[in-house]
Amino acid sequence: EKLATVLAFDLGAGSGRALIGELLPEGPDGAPKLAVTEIHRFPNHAIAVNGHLHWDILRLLHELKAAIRKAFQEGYRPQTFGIDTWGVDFGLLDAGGELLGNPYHYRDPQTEGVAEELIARFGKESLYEQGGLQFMPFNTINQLFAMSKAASPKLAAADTLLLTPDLLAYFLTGKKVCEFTMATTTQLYRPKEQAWNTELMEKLGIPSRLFLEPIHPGRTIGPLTPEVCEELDVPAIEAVAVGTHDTESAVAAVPAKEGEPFAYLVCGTWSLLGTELAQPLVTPEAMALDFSNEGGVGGTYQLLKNIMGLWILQECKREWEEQGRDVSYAELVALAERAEPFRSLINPDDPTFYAPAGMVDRIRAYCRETAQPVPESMGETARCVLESLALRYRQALEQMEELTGHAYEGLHMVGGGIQNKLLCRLTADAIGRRVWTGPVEASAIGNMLMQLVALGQCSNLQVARRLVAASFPVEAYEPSGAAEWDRAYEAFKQLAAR
Ligand code: LRH
Repeated sequence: EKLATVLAFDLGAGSGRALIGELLPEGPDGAPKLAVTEIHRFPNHAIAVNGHLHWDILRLLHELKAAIRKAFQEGYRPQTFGIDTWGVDFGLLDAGGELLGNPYHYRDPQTEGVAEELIARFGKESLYEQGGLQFMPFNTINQLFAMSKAASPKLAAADTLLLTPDLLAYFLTGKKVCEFTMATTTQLYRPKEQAWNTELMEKLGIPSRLFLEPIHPGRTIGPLTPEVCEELDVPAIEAVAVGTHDTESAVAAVPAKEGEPFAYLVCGTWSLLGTELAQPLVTPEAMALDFSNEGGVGGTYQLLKNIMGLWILQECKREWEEQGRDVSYAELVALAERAEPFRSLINPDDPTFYAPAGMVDRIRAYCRETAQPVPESMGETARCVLESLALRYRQALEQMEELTGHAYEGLHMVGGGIQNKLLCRLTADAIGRRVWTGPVEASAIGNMLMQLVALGQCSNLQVARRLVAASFPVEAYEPSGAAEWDRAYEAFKQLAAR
């Protein structure tokens, strides 16, 4: 017998998935368990059109619908569903509620140089004081300001802005909401005041009418529309506003020890290294070290650093495949394992690695410019990327300790990237501390947790995290090779200071 059944959609920049979560009553150990089954998985591609990069949003809607139908056809009876996606992106609706154009991909070139222009105009301190975010080229503010500067007719015609997960929920329920965790990725929200920054919007020519009052995770949005129910032949299940920003859902599913500060690394296309706080930490020190304050679930704030992540390797792999050199991640990791350690390093957060295409050559050029051996083989390239990421994690962890004054015992790694066991091992070695990994599907699980909160099955985030700890195994990695990693770290810091 099940206490509840929920459906989670977790959309990343490279792929999306639908998972069923079933809450099972207390077992012999006295703890309820969450059983998770993946029912659908689909690719998500950036589509280039006449110089712009877009998401194929209707294709994503199609996949969501297919998954809802499949869930019922396979005999599941989800009561609710929740959607989480990557941060920052959005669609614009006209006054009639129709989508104006294809949403841009956050790597669209229109944001080039925009953050720099904002900094020149308003000052870094002032912008950080207001928005509390790291100056990432993808922050929503940059996209909207770029559109405003280009006198975009879409922006002029827009009535409502819906961030990607809210947009997809709207397509399915007809209800327009703005979920809080996504709202805090825009850089147009003031975390300290808990309000939209309408003054800044006005100065930038971004209409403040576009923004709805944020609602917190755990609230219901509404049932599937009658048309969708008829099309899919399913009952009117309810959408829940979960931690709709994938990073925040993933953090909710970190099985950390209760009552103690903890450090985490959400590992996917991006790597997000951070810690959970009760209040945003918007200080000149946090700005200088480039940390973000993102709204989390359960009223938390996440002090975290966006790190370029496995994107760099994903792009290399894509490029090799385009050249007919098909390689699986498992093969790539095996090649990296056999490659010479510390042959060459990069700073993964160098802006040169942000844009798509030509990644292998950009890594080579970086190594050449910094007088290091140039990676030639796939194995050398992958080794260079993975070791460099691990060293960047160490730097971010140490910087976070400076900011919070807390010494973290180890690092919790969650998300798809932990399937790369070499990365987990290198990370433990680089930070010289224990690494705990799991769950892999952290975002989808965190998404489910907020649905269980909405259904009254979990009273709060602490109870929800207990459920994760009781339901999913955690693997531990012990550090080794301290001396050689310390040497590599010194070299890395020189590169990162370039
Ligand atoms: C990770 C992520 C990250 C950033 C980026 C755009 O998937 O959500 O937190 O916001 O995507």
